[in-house]
Amino acid sequence: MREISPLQKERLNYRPKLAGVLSLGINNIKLSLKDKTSAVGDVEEIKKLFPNIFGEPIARFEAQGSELSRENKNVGVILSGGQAPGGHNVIAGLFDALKTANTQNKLYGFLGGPSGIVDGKYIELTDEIINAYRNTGGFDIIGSGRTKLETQEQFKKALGVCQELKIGAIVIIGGDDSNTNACLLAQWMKENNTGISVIGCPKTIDGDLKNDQIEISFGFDTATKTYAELIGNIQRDANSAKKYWHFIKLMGRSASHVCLEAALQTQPNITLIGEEVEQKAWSLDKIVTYMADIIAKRAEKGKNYGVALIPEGLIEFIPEMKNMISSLNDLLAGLEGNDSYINAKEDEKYSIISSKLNDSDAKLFNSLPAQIKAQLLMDRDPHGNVQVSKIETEKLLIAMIKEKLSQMKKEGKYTGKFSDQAHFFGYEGRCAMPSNFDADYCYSLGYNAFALIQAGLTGYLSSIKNTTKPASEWIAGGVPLTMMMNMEKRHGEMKPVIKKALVELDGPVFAALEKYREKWALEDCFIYPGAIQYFGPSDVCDIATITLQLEQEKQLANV
Ligand code: FBP
Repeated sequence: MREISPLQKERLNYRPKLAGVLSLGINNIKLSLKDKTSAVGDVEEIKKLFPNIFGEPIARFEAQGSELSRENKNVGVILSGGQAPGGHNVIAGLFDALKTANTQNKLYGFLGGPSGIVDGKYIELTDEIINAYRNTGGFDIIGSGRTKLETQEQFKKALGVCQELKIGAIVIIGGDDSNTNACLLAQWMKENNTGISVIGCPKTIDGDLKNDQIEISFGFDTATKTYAELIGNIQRDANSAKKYWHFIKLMGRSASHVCLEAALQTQPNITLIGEEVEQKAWSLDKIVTYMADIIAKRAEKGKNYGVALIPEGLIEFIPEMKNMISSLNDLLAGLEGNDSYINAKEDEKYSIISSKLNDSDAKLFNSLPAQIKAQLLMDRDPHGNVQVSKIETEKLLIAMIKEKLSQMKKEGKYTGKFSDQAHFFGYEGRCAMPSNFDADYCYSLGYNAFALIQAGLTGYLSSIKNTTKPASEWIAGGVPLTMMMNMEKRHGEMKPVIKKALVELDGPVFAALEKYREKWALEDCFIYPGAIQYFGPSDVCDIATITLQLEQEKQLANV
């Protein structure tokens, strides 16, 4: 019996490349501080809420400097939120930097996400444990969770646990919500003079944690390559059997980056982009009409098959749905603990909800199939997000398109056959073995996080830039978390949160889709990317995502 796969065995020996100056080693770099920063929105409010960490400068590491501190420092690490390929390498990079700086340093892994630090659940990460997880996918080394850190009680408990373990710094590996946690914790630790610093690392397959300083969140590269392989396989199947329309919903809770990148890699017939739907104020019916029109045009050419990509977060971008969901969020927050609602049967719940909504929201809510109503009423996650991964938008669209096509048939506008297959790709890619890019990038992010700690910084996000170039040219540094914050409504209240980066409709990536999508709709221009390549020529194994390449080209053109 095998204990691990032959590929995993091979990958355990892969030596990730370190970014630029970091390859000189943690003891041979110096910190340089650049421009002071502000916040992306609600500046005064954010300044007031984070007085001790607001407005710090951008940090960058340079070569040949005075050494960073080598004082003994124990660190606690937390994996937070949805899994993303490369998380284990962030921990490996952190571990290697910390041990290189001082062999007495210890790394503690808090178990099950942020709750681990509050409840004092942890393990010490040793060489033996780390070595078994190098270059592997998943977060199973210590597990993950979505607990929101915000109360005084949680912070005090976390402090007690850190003091017991002589922990001087905490690294939170997470997306926008998890790094919001990191920002709140950093502020609390500083204002209470605990001497404990907090550093974040940008994780999420969704790709929506990015800005001038954070070019890409880790996991996006591997996840999109994995989805592109699966979509390519389905396209080949569609093109072989020529009898199904495949509707593929792709993860990405809010932003449509995953869908856009996967589309550029595979060239399907239809790609919906949530941000475009919002900008054009498309109704559900307009989306259905747009899709049915392409299906009918392909049918005229004898092509009763095709592939459509649908972003997971689509539903929240449709203006009428967005309004209704926002009213539902407030309503559900108000109904928390209301026994007569909680104990009501499903149908009664729908009537209670519908009676409390305004006329247009109620009309829309009542028009939806029961399954979708139930999915919309499910509990929000601890950060107040609708669990869009559980809303079967792809099936809702299929049902509505069937109705539209039969109507078109009656009117003589459609003569084809429509046979559907629904898919949802999300979990299939979140724990894939990291690509070479994610293995290198994550290892560098972790190593760099320890450099930020040794430089005495807190409330920073580990940043590695220039990532379309070889790793030797990558730039290591840090960006203050407060720079990315603004105020948003969560659980019915205004809260400070990291602003999500959505698809820019005037950017080069969306422009690439816009340029070709009409051709891709009617002709068969499918690309079949195949599996992630680890070994072989560099222009096969080390290519950046199309998103990153186009964004970087644009940025360079503007310099
Ligand atoms: P993060 O933002 O925490 O990285 O999670 C992203 C994600 O994979 C989304 O794409 C998806 O909607 C969500 O997690 C699913 O959450 P869960 O793992 O709780 O089902």
